[in-house]
Amino acid sequence: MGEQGFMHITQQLMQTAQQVAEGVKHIDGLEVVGKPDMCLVVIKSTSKKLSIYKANDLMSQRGWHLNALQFASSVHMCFTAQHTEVVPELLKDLRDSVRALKEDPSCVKDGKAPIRMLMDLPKNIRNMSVIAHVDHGKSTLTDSLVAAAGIIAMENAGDQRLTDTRQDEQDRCITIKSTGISLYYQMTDQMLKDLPGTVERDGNDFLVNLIDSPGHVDFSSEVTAALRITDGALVVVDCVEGVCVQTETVLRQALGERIRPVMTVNKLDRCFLELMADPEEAYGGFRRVIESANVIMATYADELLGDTQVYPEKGTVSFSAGLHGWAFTLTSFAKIYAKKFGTDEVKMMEKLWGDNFFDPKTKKWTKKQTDSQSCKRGFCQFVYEPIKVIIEACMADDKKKLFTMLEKLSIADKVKTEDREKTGKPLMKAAWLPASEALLEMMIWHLPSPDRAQKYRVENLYEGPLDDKYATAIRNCDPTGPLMLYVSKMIPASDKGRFFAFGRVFAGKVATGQKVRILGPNYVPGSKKDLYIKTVQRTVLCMGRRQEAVEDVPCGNTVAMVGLDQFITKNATLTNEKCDDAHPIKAMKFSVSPVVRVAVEPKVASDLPKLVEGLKRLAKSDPMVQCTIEETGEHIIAGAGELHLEICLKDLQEDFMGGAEIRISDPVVSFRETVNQMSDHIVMSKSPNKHNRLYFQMRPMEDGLAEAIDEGTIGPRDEPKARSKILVDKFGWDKDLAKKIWCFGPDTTGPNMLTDVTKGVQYLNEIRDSCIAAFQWASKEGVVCEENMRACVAEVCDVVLHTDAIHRGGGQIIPTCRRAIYASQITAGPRLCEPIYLVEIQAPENALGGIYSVLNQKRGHVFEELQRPGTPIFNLKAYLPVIESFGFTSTLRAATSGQAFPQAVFDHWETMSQDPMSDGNQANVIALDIRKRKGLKPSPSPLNEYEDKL
Ligand SMILES: Nc1nc2c(ncn2[C@@H]2O[C@H](COP(=O)(O)OP(=O)(O)OP(=O)(O)O)[C@@H](O)[C@H]2O)c(=O)[nH]1
Ligand SMILES: [Mg+2]
Repeated sequence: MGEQGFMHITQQLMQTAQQVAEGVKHIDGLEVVGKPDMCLVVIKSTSKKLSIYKANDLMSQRGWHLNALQFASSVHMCFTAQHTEVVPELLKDLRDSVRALKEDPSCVKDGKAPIRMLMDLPKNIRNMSVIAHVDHGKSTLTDSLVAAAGIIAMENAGDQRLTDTRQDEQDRCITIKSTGISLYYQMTDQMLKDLPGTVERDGNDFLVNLIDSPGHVDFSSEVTAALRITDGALVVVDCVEGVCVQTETVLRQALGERIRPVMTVNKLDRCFLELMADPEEAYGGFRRVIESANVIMATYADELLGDTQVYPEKGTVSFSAGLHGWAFTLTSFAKIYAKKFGTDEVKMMEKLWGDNFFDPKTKKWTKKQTDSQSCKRGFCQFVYEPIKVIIEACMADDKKKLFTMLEKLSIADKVKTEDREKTGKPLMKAAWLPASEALLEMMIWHLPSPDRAQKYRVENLYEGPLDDKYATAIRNCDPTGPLMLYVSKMIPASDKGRFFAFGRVFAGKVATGQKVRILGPNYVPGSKKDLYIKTVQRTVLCMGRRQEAVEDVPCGNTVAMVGLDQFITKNATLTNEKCDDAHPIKAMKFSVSPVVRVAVEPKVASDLPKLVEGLKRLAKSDPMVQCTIEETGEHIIAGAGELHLEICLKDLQEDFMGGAEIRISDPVVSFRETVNQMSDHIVMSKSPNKHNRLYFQMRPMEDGLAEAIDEGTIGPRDEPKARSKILVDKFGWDKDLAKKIWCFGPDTTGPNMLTDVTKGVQYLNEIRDSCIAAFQWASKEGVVCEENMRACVAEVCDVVLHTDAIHRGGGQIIPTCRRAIYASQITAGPRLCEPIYLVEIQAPENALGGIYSVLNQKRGHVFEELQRPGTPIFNLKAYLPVIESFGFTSTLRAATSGQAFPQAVFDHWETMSQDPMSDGNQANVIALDIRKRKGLKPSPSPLNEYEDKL
């Protein structure tokens, strides 16, 4: 061809592309995306009504294959030199296809790549998290939904756990990271027949953006990140184990974020095959499970969200066996029986739950069980027993019995011919009600669309005024509004070292190539702090293990973005480039804190740069892990518990440091420093130049105030009047003082405060910033052993300052103020606080002795012991100091022959009674240990090093 030939062909290609693009401009309903590339033209439809995918299908019927490449909302046409001659023909067919489609949109069934199209229809979207206690079957159940969307084969559902994408997740059979997957369902008119009139929709197709979350407490922050970007939650509860600690924690978190729950009572097969429960017992068990969840939900009564409790008789509870792929709601059975009883389905549902008994002899329903043998509870008679028969028939491979029962329930025709030959579990999966149907029904009928949810979630989400244009766009889920996007976590990409920013679009649209403003967690409106303007390189959909590129993503959807990972550590708010008056979306509150720490160092010193880079990546990959450098130069990793740290360390070595080896110290527990009384006198410190004197005292916070700050009920970003009201009403503060809070600390948000109690002092405002800086420093490193302070209020009582500003600069004030704060701490009864776990332990009665003795050894104490009704299992709740918790699980297993299963979650800080500053007591030993580890001088300095005499 030669160079000339090449140029000729290139020119020809460009002309062809140009001709097509020109031609498309004249077809009403289509438009060209961007400029045609050399041999590529991208077209999309100009209105929602005209499906570009259907047009593409019609073109395929005419023999054209346009979609050489595929973006999800457009069709790409790629040309070769041979195409020059057929341009007119192609354009004619394209025009005809569009015309045909406009005349009759149903002339083709479903176009390809429909997910992107559905993203524009918020009414047909459900964003939901699957949440539960560890091992209650979330990932297994998720598989059924994934299979129903056609992503994996139905046969593999339950065995594959597609959302457990990591190798260690598969090996250990435990979920570690939240994994998102977008599922597309085509529902038939028949299926949607009973959809309540109040649920709006556009057509029959639904998009479910589902996030499978981990159940182990150590990974709770993954659940928090999932809940933030979803509107509904499927709460999975093991019918035998019931509502456990983590069920409670995640449920509380969900309700706190205004996430509406539905519930499934899972692993029902255990009732039949393991417990051999009789119907009344089983009913009692299910009822208790549901009631204990409802007790929690009832405490979150919320006007806007309405009743969040769940009811089998209203279809918000399903019963499932994820492993066998079946599930049902009472709707399924009400449909079957309503005809028989000549009543409607709603009434029938009510009869199938609660105290409703039926006697086939008299054919009468009663509210109480009569003396008659044949009078039985509706649920037992019409739901539980038929299932029991079917399961037993399946397991015994008694086809005759099975099909007789299925016929009786009129569901025999659901079993495909090829499945009739199966036996055992595969037969059950095929013969029974597919899990996806019941779960989809619950999700679509009872969980809110983003469109509905954002109306009430906006208050919890947006930090700025609730009537500005950003709040309004979130409230209305407005795709034409300004972009409001929250990145809730970073997902490692297959490209080593790179991350996707994963989040939810709450307003506007985010597109490939778009410039966005990134507001980091420390961004303050109006300033440039923690603010970046960058380009989104690519927007993609998460499909479990796979990612699929899309051109743009409108509000109401979850999205992953490429190209922002250098500017986002863990989370951020994204807005349009020009929107400089937008406030960020509120930071997430985690239910656990990173209280267990280890120090790491490379085995080979030259690997240090790898370690530093690896720690940066680790910090990104996990919503909560903290990677810091101590003053001693030690690299510290802090996590929620032993397991969390183990996984972090493994990721660090294998993935983020490319296998370079590290040495890991023994786990270390964070302590806090607090005070137990008001300073016994006002202390004074002089500046180095002796021209300034600062007078301070310190006092402990009122009970509950530090916790309120932890939870975010009170914080630095509150509107001062509202904050003052809470402080006055709830904590008995003086009204004037409440207005004089200078700052919170450490890190500007911590549970300590600096307040101003001075009266009429000159130049006070000029040293305010210096005092704030000193307080951040001192509250981060207390006087006892440089641990964070907690629940301390430092009060500026008086200041005497040099009249000349030059003599009262930061260099004079900051160190002096820090010394004064330390002096005030020493005089206020310094104490250490230690972190305490709440441990829940499940075990049979004969293991209790062993549990108590292990807890005693480890300074733990049991505060609740309950037997699970109908089972020999006991449920213990105990407090255990975190410092004693290392190896707790294995000691406990050993002492109980492996029968006890503990789960520990950080619960509270407990103030130790001894004075850590006086020699020999336990608090003192701990304090000195910490000092030694940090390389500080052996004991804290005495008061006279911080306090000066007049
Ligand atoms: N008998 C029975 N076992 C089940 C059922 N569903 C799941 N399991 C088993 O329970 C165990 C845990 O299942 P997963 O789906 O991994 O549970 P999970 O809730 O995702 O667990 P985490 O994500 O680690 O919290 C596995 O061994 C499953 O095979 C069920 O319906 N019946
Ligand atoms: Mg799981």
